Amino acid sequence: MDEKHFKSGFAVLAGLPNAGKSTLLNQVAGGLLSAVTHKPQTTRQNILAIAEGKNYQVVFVDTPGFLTPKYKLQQTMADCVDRAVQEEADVVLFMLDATADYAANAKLVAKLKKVFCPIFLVLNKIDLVKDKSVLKILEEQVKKELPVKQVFAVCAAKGTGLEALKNAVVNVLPTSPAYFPEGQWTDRWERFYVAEFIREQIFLLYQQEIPYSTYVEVEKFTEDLGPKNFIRANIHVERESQKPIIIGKGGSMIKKLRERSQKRIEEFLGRKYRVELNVVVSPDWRNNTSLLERFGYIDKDPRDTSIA
Ligand SMILES: Nc1nc2c(ncn2[C@@H]2O[C@H](COP(=O)(O)OP(=O)(O)OP(=O)(O)O)[C@@H](O)[C@H]2O)c(=O)[nH]1
Ligand SMILES: [Mg+2]
Repeated sequence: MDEKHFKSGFAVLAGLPNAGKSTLLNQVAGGLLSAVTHKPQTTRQNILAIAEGKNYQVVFVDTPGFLTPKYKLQQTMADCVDRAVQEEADVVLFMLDATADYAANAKLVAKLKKVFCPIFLVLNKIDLVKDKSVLKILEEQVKKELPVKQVFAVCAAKGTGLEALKNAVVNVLPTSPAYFPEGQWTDRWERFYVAEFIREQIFLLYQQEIPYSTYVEVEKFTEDLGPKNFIRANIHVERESQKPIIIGKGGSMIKKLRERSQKRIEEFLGRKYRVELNVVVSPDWRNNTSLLERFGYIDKDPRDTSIA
């Protein structure tokens, strides 16, 4: 490592729910690290992906979609965005869904006005934009409000435009030793991803309030036991009436959930697992501070590079 020329730092993705932040993170990470679904508010905590080269290490930070909190869980999500953008970022990647209404970003833009680090504007979903002049108009709108340093039009889903974005990020990072040991790709234990992927499958499988009312807690997670690898997870819901919905008629829904979760986990970890799911009612957990703490929604500082 050439320490004089080594660059390292945090590139924080910020944007409204559904902008495509987690999709972008997964592309730069080269794996499906962060849960992606068509539903807004999929991401609940900051998730890091480390991209490295000979002379750089970029820590990309995926954040929950910016929102105005209506309950305590959403407050912890908003806090994640605040912390990442205001305290951790060496560069903010302000991400817009180019097909969505820009006016909805007003509160986030107000927040970004207070940021000291460079801001890149990332216009996403350009595959859906037929009239490309829309991109120029968006760019000009944003530039009236924020000191945007560079603009990128990307399709995160296909990875288009991301190499140029990454190179530009490396260019603005400070000269600094790497934050994480070489070869480390994340700051979390596998157990965290197991819970996230079960939650992701809940978002894909269930409707209305159900995904937003669930928390997945991995109770048992065994490794390297060969065919006996085993995961037991509790799905916490808020109300007794949600339990039968999760389970479905004759257990049909939870069976589907178990099968899909197992497939997702096995693909990610590259080993076979037997997955067992239980449903637990934790009344009003989204508004219960001690449960939110127990569930880990009060996040840790990512510059503390010990594994969470
Ligand atoms: N057509 C198209 N769809 C995209 C693109 N990028 C992301 N999506 C889709 O947009 C939806 C939301 O993507 P996510 O990556 O989960 O968005 P997010 O910003 O992380 O959302 P939250 O976690 O809710 O804040 C998913 O259905 C993605 O497949 C893109 O470049 N083109
Ligand atoms: Mg997300």
